Amino acid sequence: MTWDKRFSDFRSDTVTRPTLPMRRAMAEAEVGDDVFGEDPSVNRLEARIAELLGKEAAVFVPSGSMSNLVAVRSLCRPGDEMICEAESHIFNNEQSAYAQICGVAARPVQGQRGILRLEQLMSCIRPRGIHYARTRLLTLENTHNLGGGTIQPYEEVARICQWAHDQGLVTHLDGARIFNAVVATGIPASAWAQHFETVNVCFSKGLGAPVGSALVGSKDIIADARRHRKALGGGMRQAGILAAAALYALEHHIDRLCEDHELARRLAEGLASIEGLELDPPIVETNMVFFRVDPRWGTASALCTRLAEGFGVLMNPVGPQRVRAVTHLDVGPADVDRALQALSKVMRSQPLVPA
Ligand code: TLP
Repeated sequence: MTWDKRFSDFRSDTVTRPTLPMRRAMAEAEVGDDVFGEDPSVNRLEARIAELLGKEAAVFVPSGSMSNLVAVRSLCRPGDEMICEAESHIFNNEQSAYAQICGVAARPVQGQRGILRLEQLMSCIRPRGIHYARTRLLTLENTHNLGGGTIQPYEEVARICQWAHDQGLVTHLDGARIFNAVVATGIPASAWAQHFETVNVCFSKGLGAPVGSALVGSKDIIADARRHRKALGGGMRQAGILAAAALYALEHHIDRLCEDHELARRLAEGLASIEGLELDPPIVETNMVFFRVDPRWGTASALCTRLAEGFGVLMNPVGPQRVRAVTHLDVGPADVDRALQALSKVMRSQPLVPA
């Protein structure tokens, strides 16, 4: 590998660079014009991801954000309302594109570590009437990013989606990291997906591909999503080069996600014993480690700056006192050791005084 090891980069699992065998698969990819439906590699990828998720069809899109957006666009009309978790990516991190572009309102509900319970949702459906938005869509996120890389409890997902469907709603899963949940629980992707009309899957996170996501669902919904992708400028041409990387990732990088989870646990255990740091949430379920910095030491962003400048360890401040560290293909045990040493040195470098 030739990437720059001056840095141990825990900012996100999006930072991975394609491995040599993945690059080879990309170089050798058969391609065609995908807007004409003629790229064999894209067609193979769409068929494969649809099959893995037990759905009829899939459309390859440039990003998870576009995948979520074309899902909302395909499932809702302007004036509809979408129920979502208050810390979810679709609600917080996609510029409210559901509103900007789809004319859809959001009804956020605060979960616990990103996890919603059915009882919280029951009062969220608006009455029918001329005064109200039409409650139309329920979205969940699995694994839940800001919740801590947490896994939605499977039985609760089934209960929530059954209830939503009984109420005449449709459901979308932001499964950017669904394969992390699959590997951690042993529950197949198709079992998770069966409860949703559409699922977004990202290839460019833990799976290690450079670009791309897919939206999966029924033939009709995906045909519609394909039209919306084009309107948003997401119709790509010889995209088989990218699809080949995603196909490679599906074949070679799913099972290894457990290594990322193991490494995240190692990082978390080390962190928990450093004075002034506290895990939040306290249990690491997949590849994300969130922790809080004691305000008597300073802020999360001051800590991340010191880690980067002094030790080449990159982490992300995600709140005044909260930091996120993510494990992935391009970090190994030596990076975790380096991060723990750096953290303990930085934390010891100044006393915990009242802020
Ligand atoms: N998440 C990124 C940042 O945008 C925060 C990250 O580093 O984790 N759904 C979920 C759950 C995500 O975490 C992300 C990206 C997306 C959707 C959007 O994917 P992209 O970045 O491909 O648009």
